[in-house]
Formats: sequence, C-alpha cells, structure tokens
Amino acid sequence: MAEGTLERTLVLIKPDGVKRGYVGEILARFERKGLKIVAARLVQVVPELADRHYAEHQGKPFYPSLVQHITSGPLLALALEGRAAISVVRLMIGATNPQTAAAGTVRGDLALSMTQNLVHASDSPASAERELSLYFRAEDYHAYSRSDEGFV
Ligand code: 3AN
Repeated sequence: MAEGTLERTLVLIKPDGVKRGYVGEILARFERKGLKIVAARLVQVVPELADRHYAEHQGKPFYPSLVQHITSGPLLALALEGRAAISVVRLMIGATNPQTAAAGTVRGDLALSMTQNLVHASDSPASAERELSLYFRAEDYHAYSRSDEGFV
C-alpha cells in the first residue's frame, strides 16, 4: 500500500472539549496513531477569527450558534503532521453529526450535539494551508523526531 504524502493538518479541540476535560483523551488518540504534534496553542477565539475560520458557513442558519460556541472559551489549536494526515484525522474525528458518527471516532464515542461536536479538522490540503495560517506563524512550528518514526 502507498505510504501517503507527509501532510500537516489543523485540529481544534473546541471549547466543549476543553471544558469537558477531554483534551488529553482526544490528543492521546492522535498521538497513539503516530501523528506528530508540530505546533500547539491554547487560543481564545475572537469573533473576527471565527468569521475568517468559518467564512464558508456565513449566512447559514446554524452560523450564529457556531460562532457563539467557538468563542465561548479557550480551544486547543494543534498542527499535526504525518502521512496522509488530513484524511486520517478526518476519519478519526468522524461525521459532523455525532449521532451518526461511527463508533471508535472522537465524535462517535464522546459527543451527541452537532454544534458541540468537540473537534474541528481541515478537510483538504487547501483548507489545511488556509486554516493553519489562521492559528500559527512560521516560528510556532517545531521540528523533532519521534521514537516510533521507523514504524509509522
Ligand atoms: P466538519 O466540522 O465535520 O468539517 P463542517 O465544516 O461542515 O463540518 O461544519 C463546521 C461546523 O459547523 C461543524 N463542526 C458543526 O459544529 C457545525 N455545523 C455544521 N452543520 C451543522 C448543522 N446542520 N447544524 C448545526 N451545526 C452545524
């Protein structure tokens, strides 16, 4: 099987994840998979950043609750790196609606609400590049080796 291109993706553990005490639980899943944390920042998102992040959803009926939620407390922004990281992380977080998200995924195991669905992850290389630049500057990234790199 192809090894996949080395990619970086943006993951947000949203305010519900922080307030419910699931930062460690969610982050551990990505770490165990072999994804490398290359940048991390606890962020209080202001409405201007929320508007930029969710630009594609502006005008939709759920938009106000989306912005209200993402600005409701700190979130943990992560840049994760690994082979095919973008699609792998999307599989691991599960479908947008936690009521239909597969068991074994973050949303399938830990959430019930569509708005408070714990995590965000970039859905394409273009989204990842755009979204990473909203949360991180070049100097926020760290290069290091994991001990399991020969296996993942
Ligand atoms: P995902 O986060 O799975 O990529 P998107 O990008 O379609 O989903 O939507 C962004 C966020 O907007 C979702 N995480 C969810 O919180 C919210 N959202 C999307 N669709 C709905 C909906 N129909 N009702 C309420 N909230 C929604």
